[in-house]
Amino acid sequence: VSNWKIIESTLREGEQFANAFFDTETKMKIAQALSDFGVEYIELTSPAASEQSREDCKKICQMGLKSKILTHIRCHMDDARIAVETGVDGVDIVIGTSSFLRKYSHGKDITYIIKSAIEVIEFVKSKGIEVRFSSEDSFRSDLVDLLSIYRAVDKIGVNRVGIADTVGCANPRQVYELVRTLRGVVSCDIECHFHDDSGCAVANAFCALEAGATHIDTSVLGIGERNGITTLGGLIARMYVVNPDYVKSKYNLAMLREVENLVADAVQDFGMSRYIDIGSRLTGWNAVKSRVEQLELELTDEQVKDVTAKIKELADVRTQSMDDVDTVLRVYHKHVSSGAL
Ligand code: HCA
Ligand code: CU
Repeated sequence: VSNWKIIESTLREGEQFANAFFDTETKMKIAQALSDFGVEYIELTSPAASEQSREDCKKICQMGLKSKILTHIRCHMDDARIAVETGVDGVDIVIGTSSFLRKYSHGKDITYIIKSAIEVIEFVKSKGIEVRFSSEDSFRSDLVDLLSIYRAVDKIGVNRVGIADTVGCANPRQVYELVRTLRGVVSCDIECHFHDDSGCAVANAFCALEAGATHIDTSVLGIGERNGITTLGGLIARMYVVNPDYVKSKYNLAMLREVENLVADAVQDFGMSRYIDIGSRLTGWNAVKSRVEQLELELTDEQVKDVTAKIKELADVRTQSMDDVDTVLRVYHKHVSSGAL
């Protein structure tokens, strides 16, 4: 198994992780480190997601990184128009094809999916940039539907088609079979994206490569929705076992630790400052104080200690949610500022 590439999605899939909030500077640092490490592609959150996402996408494109920059969009012309203006090297398009998603998400049939896919793909290609077309929830999609969509987009010259195990239900043997079948149907590259809900994300990536896939989506430490996707470090280790020289020639392995620390810090930072659990019986008054400051309530340290005792008393009965705690703090603040306490 050689000649495969990494599509590093920490700044897209990873941004969907519950504790992730990357500011512009952090995103740029992560992108730089990933590029220095040697990943072939860096995938960014859709510029259609928010104004900040759009600005950050443009900024990262201007960094002149070695890695190619991709952005990830829904299969809509509105999103595609915004994406091609950011300076990206490629656009990853995704649409749900399983009957579950078709029923509960966009409600469209296969003919419609193919028609809109072709429109968006041709538009992106006309701008001279790479384009990938992927089906969300591929393993719960009808095989005939799936293959006819891929065949249609391959014919019009898409660069890659993608398979996504959105809910992490696929096993290595299923992956091998699906990729193998697809390999016989399309001539373009094949990208795969695996969630780790049942612990198979690295094994599935490996089997996909054995079956003829060319690109694997990863994230640093595996961060992503729920328990995430194939980890960058895990995939590297798996492939190193198979072909150490090839892996060493492509990636700066000594940097992996630094990349992981960088992302761990970025995720922990936010976790600590924003989501610290202060509604528990174990909470400390300093944690409560920082929440008081975030809410812009004026309380002395003595008062914070006093209200912390009240929160702990309540939490001894039942763990308090963030909203519960905020209410307690606001009510307490109202009382002290009106002189009632
Ligand atoms: C998403 C879902 C996705 C897409 C994967 C892909 C998934 O957040 O849009 O584009 O290949 O897991 O299906 O991450
Ligand atoms: Cu995903």
